[in-house]
Amino acid sequence: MTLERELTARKALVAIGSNLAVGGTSPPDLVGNAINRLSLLPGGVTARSRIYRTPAIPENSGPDYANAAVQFGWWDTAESLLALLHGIEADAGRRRGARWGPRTLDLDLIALGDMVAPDEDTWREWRNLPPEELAIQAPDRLVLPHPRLQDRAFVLVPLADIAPDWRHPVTGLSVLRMLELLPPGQASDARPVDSNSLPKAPGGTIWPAGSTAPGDDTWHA
Ligand code: A4P
Ligand code: MG
Repeated sequence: MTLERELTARKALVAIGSNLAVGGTSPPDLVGNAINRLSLLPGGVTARSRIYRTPAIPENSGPDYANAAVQFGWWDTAESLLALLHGIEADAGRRRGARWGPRTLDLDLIALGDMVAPDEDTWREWRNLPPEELAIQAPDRLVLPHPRLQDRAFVLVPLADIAPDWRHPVTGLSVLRMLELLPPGQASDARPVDSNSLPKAPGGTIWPAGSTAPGDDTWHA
């Protein structure tokens, strides 16, 4: 690692999603556990959103999701961070099946500082992919910022809790502006299921173990 890398932490923004329980652990618990894992990093998690309940996108593609977002400093490469995120997903029983199918844990690297990867032209290609292609294609290398972040209330609503003024390095739009540009009604579909916006101590749970939102059974295994 170069001296410059050692000294300069870039701000990582990570979106977390889950809509499949595993071993009696509910989606909001899986999200809370992932936040706790990331809190163990040097420097810890510097901001965490509330956990939201959101309808699955595309419509009727599965149970509701628990979604959240966190921010932390990262000193190493973007690829090494994605590998760490994939390791945490695997530990939560993530199996890559159908594209956009139900998942125990999805950790998307939304942004790393103002990095654009692999380059602006490739980012634009992924960003402008037609919907029918989007449903079947997944990038085989890191694309940053995440090419669909501006389209998704389940990413932007939690992000607005922790980084409302963060600006997209290509479009220049802030998180709040991207939220305003969503089709009417989408942002209000996201409902907070916890009111605690402060980081928890590592190892603590954020949602009572095994619980789901009142009156709902779609999150049971
Ligand atoms: N990859 C490239 N760039 C990135 C990046 N910036 N962050 C690669 C994360 N991964 C990145 O990802 C597919 C491939 O993209 C991987 O090989 C990775 O190295 P994946 O996590 O295996 O698949 P995915 O999650 O199905 O794809 P993607 O593109 O992350 O989909 P989304 O946009 O996350 O959609 N509805 C609600 N309400 N809430 C959700 O959280 N999530 C999805 C998944 C669909 N519907 C949802 C939710
Ligand atoms: Mg993903």
